[in-house]
Amino acid sequence: MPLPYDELAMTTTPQKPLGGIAPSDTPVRKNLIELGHIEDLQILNEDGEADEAFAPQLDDEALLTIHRGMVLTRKLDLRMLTMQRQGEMGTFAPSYGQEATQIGQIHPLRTQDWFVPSYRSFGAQLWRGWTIEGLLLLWAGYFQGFEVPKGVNDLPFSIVVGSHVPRAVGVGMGIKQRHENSVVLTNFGDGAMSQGCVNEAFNFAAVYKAPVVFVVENNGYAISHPTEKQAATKELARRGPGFGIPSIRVDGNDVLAMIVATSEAVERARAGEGPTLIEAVTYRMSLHTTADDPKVYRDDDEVEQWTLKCPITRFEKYLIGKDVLDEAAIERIGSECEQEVLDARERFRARTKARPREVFDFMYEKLPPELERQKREYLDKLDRKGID
Ligand SMILES: Cc1ncc(C[n+]2csc(CCOP(=O)(O)OP(=O)(O)O)c2C)c(N)n1
Ligand SMILES: [Mg+2]
Repeated sequence: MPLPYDELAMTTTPQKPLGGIAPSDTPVRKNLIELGHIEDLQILNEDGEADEAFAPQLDDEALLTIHRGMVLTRKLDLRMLTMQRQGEMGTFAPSYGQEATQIGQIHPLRTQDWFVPSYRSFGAQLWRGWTIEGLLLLWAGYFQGFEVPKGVNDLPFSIVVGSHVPRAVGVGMGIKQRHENSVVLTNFGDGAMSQGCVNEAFNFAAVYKAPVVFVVENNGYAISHPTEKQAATKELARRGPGFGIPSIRVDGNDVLAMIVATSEAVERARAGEGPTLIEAVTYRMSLHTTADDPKVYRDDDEVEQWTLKCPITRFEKYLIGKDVLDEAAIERIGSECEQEVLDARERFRARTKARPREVFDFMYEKLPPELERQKREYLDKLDRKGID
């Protein structure tokens, strides 16, 4: 039997990735990562003032691309939530508040590098060249949405918490065996840090010096479970040295710090120095998934405190201070990103017309008699109503 919805298979090449091109002005290594010390890195404070001694050397165009990547991520996030509430999306895992963690970690990767993401990574996926339309398909439940766009060295994510991390190390070992010049970056949550397979992956990568960058996105919660109940050490980066992995703790709402830390980790991996663990300290501002209601397990005050640390607002203050952006440009970029999402939604809608006649078709090879009877009754009803 042909697979349902075959025509939805990705026939288009990916949209031009926002990233993937090694910036010629790749930040110079700051030597912040070493085994005997865990740096707590923030470059951009909450008022948008940068410590220029540590800021990456990026030109205006590069800074604006980073900003756009974060804004597009947020616009898609908000739109998907509305679509889910209106019945158009199955579910999804919002990344609202984690945009700097996402875009900052993915910025230093080159096209030939590998990305093995968790399920809360669509911002980074957009940067790598996944289409918005494809991501909508994915979260609406069409398996075709999981197909990795041509030319993008990513693995599809797994919902089984932490299960993708050993696979990332496997990719790293493959790179090493073939003497390739690429690296692999994988991200996962604070909850995933408790999974046995993640710790096995750390150990294996450390022993064999696999070219892997581990990014733990400590967003405060594993669904309703706060990080302080997840681990007795508040600082997850402290686990790395126990495995022999140099580690760093980064303000995950500071995109510049994320870029600098990840760049150095990528350079270490490329130079054959083995894995790095980056703890990105951030906050899941929104729901765990659309099936969640965080109001039952956390205070509004806590969320309010993190609103003040918004990664996009902070970066905008910095860019305004540098005369790279002004209020009018922020407005325009917001509208353009919103429109990009709405255009993709139209293409998604055109491809996913409901086909009510198939409701009974894909569960059984041969329908049991009772369902056969129900199917006939249902199709008769559609015929009477003139529904195709
Ligand atoms: C092995 C496994 N156990 C439980 C679940 C249910 N589950 C889905 S997400 C999640 C929390 C994961 O939290 P964290 O690793 O912090 O990532 P976050 O969702 O915060 O990004 C759990 C328990 C699962 N998907 N897989
Ligand atoms: Mg978490």
